[in-house]
Amino acid sequence: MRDAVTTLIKNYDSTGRYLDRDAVDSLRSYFTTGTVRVKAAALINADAAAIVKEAGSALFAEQPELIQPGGNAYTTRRYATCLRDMDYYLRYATYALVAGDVDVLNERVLEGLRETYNSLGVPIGPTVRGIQIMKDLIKERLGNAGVEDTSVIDQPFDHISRQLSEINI
Ligand SMILES: CCC1=C(C)/C(=C/C2=NC(=C\c3[nH]c(/C=C4\NC(=O)[C@H](C)[C@H]4CC)c(C)c3CCC(=O)O)/C(CCC(=O)O)=C2C)NC1=O
Repeated sequence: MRDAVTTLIKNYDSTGRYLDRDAVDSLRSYFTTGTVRVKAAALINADAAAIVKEAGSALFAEQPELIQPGGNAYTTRRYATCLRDMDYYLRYATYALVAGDVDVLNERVLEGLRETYNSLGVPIGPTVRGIQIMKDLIKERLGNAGVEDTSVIDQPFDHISRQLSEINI
């Protein structure tokens, strides 16, 4: 598992270089966005259950067929499993957000996930939509807490979405 700093150092060490201007720029950008990352982590920790629940409700309101007979989230068990998956995405996205690196997502979440989803008929499009709704809810909450630039929140959520989406093409 890597973070922005260890990834960068590993890169430079492998070629025996000092940290040049590119390195310093990327370190600076990581550290200047640090407060927002930590703020987001605190906000998510305080509100994770509500964020998942709210995102789930919004998703099922948009796509009610998911929870109707024949839908993949139909039955209490599958509904609960769907929300559990959303909770996984939120928790691991928070780790990646703080790390400033998507490595933890590749290693712990995305490995083998496509195959599992395909074999169980879990639809990718709606899953990605659920992830995007969570992202928007967090950005909205951060905005309400006075954070002006919330763009740093995008990376982990968009990474999961992109990696998952490749499956269905
Ligand atoms: C931490 C990394 C990790 C992830 C990501 C993970 C996902 C994951 N989701 C699963 C199932 C599932 N995932 C969903 C999710 C959904 N169905 C929908 O229609 C919605 C669009 C969506 C919710 C947004 C459902 C309903 C199942 C159960 C499918 C079934 O058993 O038929 C399964 C199969 C095993 C199980 O039921 O637990 C896995 C492995 N497991 C992990 O360990």
